[in-house]
Amino acid sequence: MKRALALPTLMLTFALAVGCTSDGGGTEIAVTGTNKACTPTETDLDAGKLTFAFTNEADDISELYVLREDGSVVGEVENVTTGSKRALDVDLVAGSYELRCKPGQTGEGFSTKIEVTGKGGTPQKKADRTKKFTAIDFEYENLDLSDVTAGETIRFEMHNGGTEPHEFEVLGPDGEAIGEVESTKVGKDGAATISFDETGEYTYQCILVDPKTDKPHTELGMVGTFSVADKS
Ligand SMILES: [Cu+2]
Repeated sequence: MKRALALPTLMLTFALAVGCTSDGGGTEIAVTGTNKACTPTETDLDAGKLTFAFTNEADDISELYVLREDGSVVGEVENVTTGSKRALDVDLVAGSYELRCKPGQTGEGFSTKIEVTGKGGTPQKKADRTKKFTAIDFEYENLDLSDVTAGETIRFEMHNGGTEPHEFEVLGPDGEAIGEVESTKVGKDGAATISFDETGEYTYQCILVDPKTDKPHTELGMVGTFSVADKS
């Protein structure tokens, strides 16, 4: 994705995030992303806090996802430049998951399955309510985020009523992604359950690139901010 203007700020955020992982993270597993593979050093892991230390060895900027079996996103790090390293902290309960590296940050990317066993981990919070909306070219229809309060967990159900794939990514007040409805094909539905743990200014966006103009959808209108306040 091409958020060129925001890059210095993002890089600073990343540097800080990497520095923090030593105290917040868990068992570290190295993951190497190349032009055609996404390879962890281990695929059988113990439930609980895990830190995937992602090194991007692809020729293009990349991202790493941890996905559940149903395709929903547990966590992601993005904008990992060639040759650099980022840490992705997750807290997994037993189950099957997928690590997905996406060089170029578009398309299907490359995946490796991982199996998590044991009793640890924190299950995903149950959604307090659901918001349904439609993505079109290039906006989100019927998406009202004005009433989101801190402490809530919301399930987002997105229908793609446009003519290109769309996604719905939410960034927290620190600019880090906290969840996303992954790239969803034309006419299809996607969903994500996202927790809003803190107050502040959040961002939502679709960073897919429009093939006609070569512009990210953010530049064509698929971006916005919303405030999350304490429940009154
Ligand atoms: Cu879009």
